[in-house]
Amino acid sequence: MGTPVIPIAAAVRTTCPYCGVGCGIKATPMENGALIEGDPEHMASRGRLCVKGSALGETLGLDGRLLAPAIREHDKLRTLRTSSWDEALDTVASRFASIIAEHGPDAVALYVSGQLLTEDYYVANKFMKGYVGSANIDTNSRLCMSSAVAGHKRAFGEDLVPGCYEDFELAELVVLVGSNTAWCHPTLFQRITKAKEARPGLRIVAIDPRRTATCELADLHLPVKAGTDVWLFNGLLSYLARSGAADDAFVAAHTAGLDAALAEADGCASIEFVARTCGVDPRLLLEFYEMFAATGRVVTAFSQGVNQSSSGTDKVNSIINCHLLTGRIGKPGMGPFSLTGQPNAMGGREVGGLANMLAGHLDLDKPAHREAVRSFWDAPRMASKPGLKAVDLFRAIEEGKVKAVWIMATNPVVSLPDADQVKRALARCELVVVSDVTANTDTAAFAHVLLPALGWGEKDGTVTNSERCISRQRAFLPAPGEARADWQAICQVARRMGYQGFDYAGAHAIFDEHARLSTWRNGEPGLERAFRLDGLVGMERAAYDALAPLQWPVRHERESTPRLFADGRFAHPDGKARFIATAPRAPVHAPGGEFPLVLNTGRLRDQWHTMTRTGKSPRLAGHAPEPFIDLHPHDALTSGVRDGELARITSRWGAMVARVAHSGGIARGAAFVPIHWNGQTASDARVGAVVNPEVDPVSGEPEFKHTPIRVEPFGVAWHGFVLSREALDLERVANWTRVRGAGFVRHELGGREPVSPEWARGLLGADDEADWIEYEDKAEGMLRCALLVDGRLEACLFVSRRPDLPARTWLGGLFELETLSPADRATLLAGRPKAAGRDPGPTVCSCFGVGRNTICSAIAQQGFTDAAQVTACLRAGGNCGSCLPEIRQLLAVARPA
Ligand SMILES: Nc1nc2c(c(=O)[nH]1)N[C@H]1C(S)=C(S)[C@@H](COP(=O)(O)OP(=O)(O)OC[C@H]3O[C@@H](n4cnc5c(=O)[nH]c(N)nc54)[C@H](O)[C@@H]3O)O[C@H]1N2
Ligand SMILES: Nc1nc2c(c(=O)[nH]1)N[C@H]1C(S)=C(S)[C@@H](COP(=O)(O)OP(=O)(O)OC[C@H]3O[C@@H](n4cnc5c(=O)[nH]c(N)nc54)[C@H](O)[C@@H]3O)O[C@H]1N2
Ligand code: SF4
Ligand SMILES: [Mo]
Repeated sequence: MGTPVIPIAAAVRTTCPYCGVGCGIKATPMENGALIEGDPEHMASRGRLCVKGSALGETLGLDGRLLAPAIREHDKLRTLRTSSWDEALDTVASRFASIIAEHGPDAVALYVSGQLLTEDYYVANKFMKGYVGSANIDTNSRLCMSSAVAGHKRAFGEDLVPGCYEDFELAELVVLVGSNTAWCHPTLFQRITKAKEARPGLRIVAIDPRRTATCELADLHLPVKAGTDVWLFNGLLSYLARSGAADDAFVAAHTAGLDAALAEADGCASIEFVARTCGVDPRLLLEFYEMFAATGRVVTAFSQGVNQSSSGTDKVNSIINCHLLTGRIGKPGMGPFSLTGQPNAMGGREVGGLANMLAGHLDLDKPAHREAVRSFWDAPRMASKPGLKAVDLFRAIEEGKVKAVWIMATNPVVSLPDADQVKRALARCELVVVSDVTANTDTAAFAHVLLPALGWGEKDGTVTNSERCISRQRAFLPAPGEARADWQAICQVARRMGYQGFDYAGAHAIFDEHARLSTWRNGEPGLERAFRLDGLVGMERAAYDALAPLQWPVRHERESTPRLFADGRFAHPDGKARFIATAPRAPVHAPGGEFPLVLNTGRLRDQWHTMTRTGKSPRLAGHAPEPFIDLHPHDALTSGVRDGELARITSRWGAMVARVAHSGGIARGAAFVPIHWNGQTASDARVGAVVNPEVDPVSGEPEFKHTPIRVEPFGVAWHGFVLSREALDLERVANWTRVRGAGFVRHELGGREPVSPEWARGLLGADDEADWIEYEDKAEGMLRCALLVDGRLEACLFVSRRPDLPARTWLGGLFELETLSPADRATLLAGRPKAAGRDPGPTVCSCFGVGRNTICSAIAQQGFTDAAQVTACLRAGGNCGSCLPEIRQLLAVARPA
């Protein structure tokens, strides 16, 4: 994997910038990049890294980076010109100030991200809520964790995650609800896998409408109908009460509200009724209920299948209710557990990142809380009411009520629901400021001012993971170009607007202020918070730099708190947790008529969100190189679409195009599309444009997992692909997608206009003198061409009437050669070597580049029965282990009869 390189500095301990597991990393700067290894001392991961973390070294190059501020004159030609920081900051500050002066503070907004560091996030909130005087600052965590936040606050009185990762290893039953843990929290999944290997009595239950890689480990998979979780958990609550599983002493001493919750849950007392509503086999449902009732140490972990729903907050509380009834909370090996998505989803919550929260776990709608924060900041203009939540914020922008928005570390043109509405909103917004590390994103295309941010490996600060572990991200690379830390950009704008209190000596000084606020008047009646960092107050730069990971609350120096609620005391004023009566309700938009299928959206193993960073890694591109729609074969048939062909996906809100696939894991009536593709990587595959903008009434979190759609053929005259050293401009091809390979860009094409060798020459940039080879069979609709420069392959194009094109793997490998051998040249247009080996198939193991076909034939020929044998033979699965669930899937299908 990669060529040997020479270290140029000592290893730096830091934290992965991707998911909320928050793995520790040892990064060693090298002559040509950085060596990335797991940090064996980090409590969250103990040396493990998944495939995305392992591939971080491939994402550190400066290609595609935004390296200087830029300004687009609003009224003149829509051209972007590089500017100085001074000019850019002056522009932002003066436009913000004049809009506030003319239209009031609520006419401006910030839209930030769970991928900011706590220090950036803290300063952004202080700027808006204490100085601008508006709470119009929301974050992409609204799309991610806000239902969990709201559920925690209702049940516990504060946004608190009771347990820690070790609980998964200590449990006897782990229930994974709406979580594809194997792909989205991979190293935690590895810990669960290891625990199960060591202790086969550990049961795993997966509750997910799809059969995912996570289900490979599960003893029981309940393929619930999308959106029905509240019925399922109300039914469980009722069952637990009836079967004597309640912990009456705990309920009496430490909770309130059981009667109302049970009265509601009684509506789900019939197993038959719940099974029918949820679309699962009643025997399996009962098996789950019995298992839950009979097991003391139960962890119920949940993620976006729960949160991203128009009943997301109720789903969260229906789960917590079952743990409160059984008293299974606050003790080792048990508890409800919200798996957070982004690296700093939790840090954002600590600093009051959402439009309805205040810093230090205080609430915006409580006057005493507002006063506490005002006095701590000595704030001139405190926000007096909650601000607009993400979806409403972009509506207000379109309506012209919000006239300036500063977007930081998020890509809303791709990631918000009804994403075409976001385009309309930004197109008419007076001032759009975008802070990003990447120059060309779908959102940056709308910016009037672009500010270059320091990226991972260059910036310094802290993040908090799912188990409340605060961990340092440390710089190990120099700042590139003119990029600056996000907190610096905010402070520089704030100072230009005349605000005091934005002079920080460094990230450590911001962290210190944040830690002090957590203790400020904490303990006074009405101001008690469990979140407190007393033991971290007063850290100088050196102590901050040396900070080892630890879990809050931190009451004393170096004190880490793995679990909360051990004493049965919760954060409501009476110390009791609350049961919430959760009335089940169906998703807002039902399928039927014109839109008969339900679209579910989510993540793939090897990509991160809108691909601005993982998309740079060739290693990560092979697992799923194209956007797809996963359908049940029956629904494909009735929709008139075929496996491997292109389909158009339409909802009331928008449309997109993707290739039809059948994973075998999708129920009839449902469909799944990954979220990662965007305007830079595909002509027409932004799934956000299709997704409905309905939100949960309590949390404001969008219903990302349930949109009625219709699927129909996207007719093309030909299918094709181009591999070329540089990305091509494909505007005139009906449909295209692209991913980065090693030394080349892979474009998949679907065309309607007739093709010819002349057209191909134009597309690939071959003049009359070029070293050009071509083969055309007009009758078959086949065209194959290649362009060479000095004997080196520059580009090749394959077109066919049907999607029966040669595999891309061998051709892609030719781009690593300085000159093609005569033999390779001779068979180039056949698309395979003379002594043709088997096509390895789509990548399964990204670390060692091992394909599906290779693994399947080894299993069939050698009769392998477990993943360890496959690893021993092919190395696949031997590095990060992210592909082991898929290897187990292949073992099940490819084993000889
Ligand atoms: N590889 C990778 N990992 C990531 C990320 C990434 O982009 N790529 N992003 C990170 C972030 S920010 C997040 S938020 C997490 C998300 O992590 P997850 O929540 O695990 O990921 P998703 O794929 O969004 O959705 C999880 C599952 O919910 C299921 N689901 C849909 N509807 C329902 C329902 O009604 N009920 C139930 N029970 N399940 C349902 C889906 O079928 C899907 O398998 O992942 C984090 N980790
Ligand atoms: N349909 C559908 N949509 C979804 C979801 C879903 O399941 N289905 N999930 C939702 C969820 S849970 C989430 S978390 C969101 C994620 O959606 P986004 O937040 O929009 O996705 P990212 O691609 O992570 O965007 C991060 C941006 O910040 C930039 N960036 C990286 N580091 C820095 C930095 O240090 N500073 C600055 N200023 N910029 C930086 C990156 O280049 C990138 O442009 O998507 C949501 N949208
Ligand atoms: S599981 Fe993977 S993506 Fe998540 S923090 Fe660890 S290495 Fe990073
Ligand atoms: Mo997320």
